[in-house]
Amino acid sequence: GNSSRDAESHWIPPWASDPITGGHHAPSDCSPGKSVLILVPYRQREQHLAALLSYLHPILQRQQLCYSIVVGEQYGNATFNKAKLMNAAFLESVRQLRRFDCVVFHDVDLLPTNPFVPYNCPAYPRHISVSIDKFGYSLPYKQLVGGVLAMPVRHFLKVNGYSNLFWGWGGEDDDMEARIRSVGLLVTRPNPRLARYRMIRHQARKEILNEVRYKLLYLSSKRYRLDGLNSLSYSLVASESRPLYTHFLIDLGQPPRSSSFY
Ligand code: NGS
Repeated sequence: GNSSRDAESHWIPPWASDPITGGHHAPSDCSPGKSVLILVPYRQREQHLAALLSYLHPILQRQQLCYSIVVGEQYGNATFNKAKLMNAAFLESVRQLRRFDCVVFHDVDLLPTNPFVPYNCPAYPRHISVSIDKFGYSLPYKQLVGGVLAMPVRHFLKVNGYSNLFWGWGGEDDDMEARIRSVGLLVTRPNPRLARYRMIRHQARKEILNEVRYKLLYLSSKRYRLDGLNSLSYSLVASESRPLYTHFLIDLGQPPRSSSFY
């Protein structure tokens, strides 16, 4: 290859038909209603992210989707708050990039292994990661919407986004499921044979205290109007268009000092 050029430019994978700078791709037939935002909440999972991007771009391009991949990274060392991070990265994407018709919230550790897994915009919320190797390729419970979840933007706005209150691992996805039910929507799922994923092994993150988790979930359907996009506060630390994705570094602040806050 041309080594002098390689040395000074970012590496462009051989399967990328164009540099897809910022993670944006628009085939010629990019029509209204079909613009997909792929949003990956992230912190300290470099290898996972590299693997996910190498799976996603070829699949999305082969499906001729009009898409942008955005990575929202939580700034600092405070407890991870995936749901709040997704809310903030969603708002920044809408503000800074363009209009999207749907958003796919995508865990960084889930690699799609069937190129026909549907990443297009659904008419209703669609839980996509139905068959994961870790769960023996069957859904662990019927209400699960965690992993990979696609939502029309109008539905994500209707449920007021995710809760901002889930500091630590567990439950924020169940809260979203309750929100979806509260506004009278149903969750759809693709054919499990298409929606197959491999979960990359990793160290577990700090969990939310069980009592806090279930206290929050008990009130999901009452709380959703007040806790979500309309109560979100954060600050954008940095934003950058990188070769394969747009990066937002976001400061979510600190969790409350004691669980008695709830
Ligand atoms: C449930 C969690 C969900 C989680 C799901 C699968 O117990 O947030 O397990 O987790 N709910 C609560 O904690 C209330 S997984 O095995 O994929 O890591 O998504």
